[in-house]
Amino acid sequence: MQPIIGVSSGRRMVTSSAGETEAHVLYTTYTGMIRWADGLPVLLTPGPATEVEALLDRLDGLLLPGGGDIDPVCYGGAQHESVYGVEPLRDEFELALARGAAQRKLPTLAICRGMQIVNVALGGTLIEDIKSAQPDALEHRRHGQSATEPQHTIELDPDSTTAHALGKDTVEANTIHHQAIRDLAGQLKITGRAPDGIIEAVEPTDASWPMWGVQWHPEWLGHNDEPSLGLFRALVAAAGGWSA
Ligand SMILES: [Mn+2]
Repeated sequence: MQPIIGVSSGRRMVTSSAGETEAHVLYTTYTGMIRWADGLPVLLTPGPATEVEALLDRLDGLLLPGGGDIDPVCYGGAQHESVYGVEPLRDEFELALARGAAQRKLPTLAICRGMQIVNVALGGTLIEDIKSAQPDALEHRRHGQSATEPQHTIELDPDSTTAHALGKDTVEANTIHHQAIRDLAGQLKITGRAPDGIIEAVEPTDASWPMWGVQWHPEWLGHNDEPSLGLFRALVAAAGGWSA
C-alpha cells in the first residue's frame, strides 16, 4: 500500500474555454517527486478550516508547498509593500492543516511557504521582508533566477533528521524567498541557517513528529538529485509507518 500524501495548492487565473477562469494550481514537480519516492499524491484544495480534520483522517502524510506570502495579520506582523500573492482562504486552510498535523504527529514535509506556515501555525512570526529588516543579508531571491539555481549555502545540524534524509549537512540551496522566520515557534528547533543567519531549516523539538521544514526547493532539483529525493523518501517512509 503506497502512503497517500496530501499536497495543498494555490489558485491562479488560467485561460479556459469559458474565458479567464480560476484554477487550482500545484507545480507537478511536487507530485512527481512524491511518485518517485513511491507515494501517492492527492491534491488538497483550500477550503474552510472546518474541513481539515476530515481530510487529515484520510491522509498518511502531508506536503505543504511553496506559494505567495502569508497575510501578516496571521502572525501579528506589519503590512509591507513587498507582500504579494496573499490568499486568505489558503492561509486559513494551511494553518489548520499544520496545527492538525502537529497534534496528530502526521508526517509532514514543509517547503518554503510551507515551512513558514508551520512556524506561524505553532505561534511563530515572520520577517515580512528580509532586505528591509536586514539590509546586509545575502540574496535569497534574485530577479530572473532559475528555480534550480543555488543562491547561498546552508549549514545543517549534522544530527538533524533533515541532514540524515539528505545524506549531507551542507546544501547549495535554491532558495526563492523574500520572507523568513523571525520568532521561532516553541515546538520547533532550528536545524539549518544561511551564512547571514537567516533560518533555512527547522524540525520539531518532539522527535516523535516526523516534520521537515526547508526554506529551499528540493522539488525543483528533481529525482536525479539524490539528496532532494531523499527528503521525499523520508516523508513517504514515515507516512508508511516505517523509519527511513
Ligand atoms: Mn535563503
